[in-house]
Amino acid sequence: MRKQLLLSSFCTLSAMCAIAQKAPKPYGALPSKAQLSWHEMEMYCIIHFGVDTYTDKEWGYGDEDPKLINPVKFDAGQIVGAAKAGGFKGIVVVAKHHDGLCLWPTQTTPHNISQSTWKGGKGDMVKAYQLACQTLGMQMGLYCSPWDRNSAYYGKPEYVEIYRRQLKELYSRYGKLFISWHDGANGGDGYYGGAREVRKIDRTTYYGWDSTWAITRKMQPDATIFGDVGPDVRWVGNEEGYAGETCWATYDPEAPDVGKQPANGYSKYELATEGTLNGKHWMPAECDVSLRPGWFYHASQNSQVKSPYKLLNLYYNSVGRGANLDLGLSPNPQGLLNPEDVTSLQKFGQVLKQTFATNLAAGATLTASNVRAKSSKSFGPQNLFDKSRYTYWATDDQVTNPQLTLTLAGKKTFNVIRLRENIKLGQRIRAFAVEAWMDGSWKEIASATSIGANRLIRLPQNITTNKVRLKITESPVCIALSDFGLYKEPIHLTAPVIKRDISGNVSIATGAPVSAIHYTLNGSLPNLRSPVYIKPISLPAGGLVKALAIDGNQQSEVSTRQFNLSKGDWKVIIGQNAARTRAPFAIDDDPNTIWSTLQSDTTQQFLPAELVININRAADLKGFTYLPRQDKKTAGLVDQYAFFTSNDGENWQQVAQGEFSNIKSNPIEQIVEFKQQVNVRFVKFKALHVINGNGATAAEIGLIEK
Ligand code: FUL
Repeated sequence: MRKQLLLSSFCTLSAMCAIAQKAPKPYGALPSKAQLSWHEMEMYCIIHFGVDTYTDKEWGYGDEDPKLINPVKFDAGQIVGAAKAGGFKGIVVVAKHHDGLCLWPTQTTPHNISQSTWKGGKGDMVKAYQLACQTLGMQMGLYCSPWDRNSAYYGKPEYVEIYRRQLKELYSRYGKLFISWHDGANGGDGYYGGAREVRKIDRTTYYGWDSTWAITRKMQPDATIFGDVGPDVRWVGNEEGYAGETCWATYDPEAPDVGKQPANGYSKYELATEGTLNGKHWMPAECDVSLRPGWFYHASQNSQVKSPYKLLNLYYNSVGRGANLDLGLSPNPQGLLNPEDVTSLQKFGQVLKQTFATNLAAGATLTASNVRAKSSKSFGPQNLFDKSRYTYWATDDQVTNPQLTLTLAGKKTFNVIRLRENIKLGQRIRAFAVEAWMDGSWKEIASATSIGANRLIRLPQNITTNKVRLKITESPVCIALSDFGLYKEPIHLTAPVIKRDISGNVSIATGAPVSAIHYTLNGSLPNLRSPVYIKPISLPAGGLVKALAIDGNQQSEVSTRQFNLSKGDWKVIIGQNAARTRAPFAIDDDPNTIWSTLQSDTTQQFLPAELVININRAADLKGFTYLPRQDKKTAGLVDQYAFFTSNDGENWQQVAQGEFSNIKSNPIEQIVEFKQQVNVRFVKFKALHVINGNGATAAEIGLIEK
């Protein structure tokens, strides 16, 4: 008996050895177990809810009354369920944002959910999410902001201990987490227990990240750790939801200053979009982007929920480039996602499912130019179609430019190509091309660089063919490709584009002719009974336009545009530190031109900078908008402002003052509502502080009429 056992284990061992000998040697940095599971998720959501939901801000100052929090209809199941319907595999709960209010009953600070109105202080939001995730089979992760604008201890060593205790509570009370999310933001000023001052920290040393992460590793060994510098998952470097067209899963972060150590909030984050070719660390990118313009709920953004096809675009630009998509969800003050958010998620989930339901390449006859180990089945190209990410087609060690010809089971029409590498063996391939047999010859239909965990190519048009050829054009070592797929997105009509000219005329158009465009001006969803668009609509005072294209039995998705007061008659008047020549660019309705008081050849400061606008009539105003420069540069981005109004351009009244939070990472249009409506002829925008540079910039200043 013993002998038999020994014998059989010997055989298994030698069989394993044979395969091991034949398998390609792993190349470069490799993913950990937690990272592999993270890659398999592809998409999850991050949920921002807290005092900001009630104060209409993106970053709370830290002095907010916890009593504000009263989500009377809060239903974690509705929120997690909507994410699930969208095809997302988990959620990250923002348990504490920069305002410091903990959404769980922590022992570390009184500034927590037990002081809120919700459930008489007896509730635990994080628990509620955990239970909903369990019920719905979703994974959970947590975000606990290192920057805390409430804590009196922030900036001192005591706070780091508090932060670590908070993490320990979260790690021990809410089950197994898939990610621990560590934000790099630190805006400086805050309430800090009443001190109301600026507190800067040394981002490299203050949090003692190595010791902090050791806690995560010990208490949540299956969780990945997210940050600007990973160590497991890196921030992609923008909050717009895209990774680089070339995106390596490996990344070696660099500090902005030579000779320094990079850290969260202190890295050349723009390098993260592409990563490092054959870098030392496996540190794939996460693309975080919100379903709405902001991370928190703002009623003023209800018409700006990203549509299902916008989400699909984000999917191609993130998951399709080997990164993961982390989509921001923003429950409203009642504690629910708005219906428009739920619908968009659900439709996106449907389109995704439909698109990837059938691999049109499956069942093809395969001819590979080389298969590893004398065409061993274990490495054959049939492994590309078995839906496993880890069985693969491999070539002999010296073969790095193989080809695979697929004779499809008849003529097929597709517009999406999918490739995956078996990343357990590293990221190997550096370039490839795909050809289709068309009109009697091979034509290249796509070429790209990195593959990694996932690469999607969405072709500009449908391709119909019965033969496809894959060519690996660059790889330093033999390949280990696990997936090849051809897919077809369901047919859909593109949503109409709504535009307005400077004098206030709105036009609505589609790329190709359709039978009709229907629109509404009252906020309701357009349908077949809504007015048909024939000629430009005059809308000088602004308003909400929604439009829908119809062709046969096809309906497009609804496009929505919110217009402010038209700027046709406005004039800018020179204000303090405002360069005269460029000032009109702030009111030309063109986001690509900018007003700027920056000067490169001087150390002089051009701040505060003012822009005065003569509206040329008396307008009933309820707010203003600031569109930051859209060219991805940060110089002159205003993060503290004041706003004034006047009837004569001489006597001014301040109607608003505040902070444009998170403007550096997410430079979206900022909407500020006045406490009271005003009837005025002149307004003045005053830039008090900027992210960097010696002056202020604006792509556009807008006004909201009642
Ligand atoms: C950023 C934060 O500053 C934002 O407020 C938000 O939480 C986003 C997900 O990360 O860096």
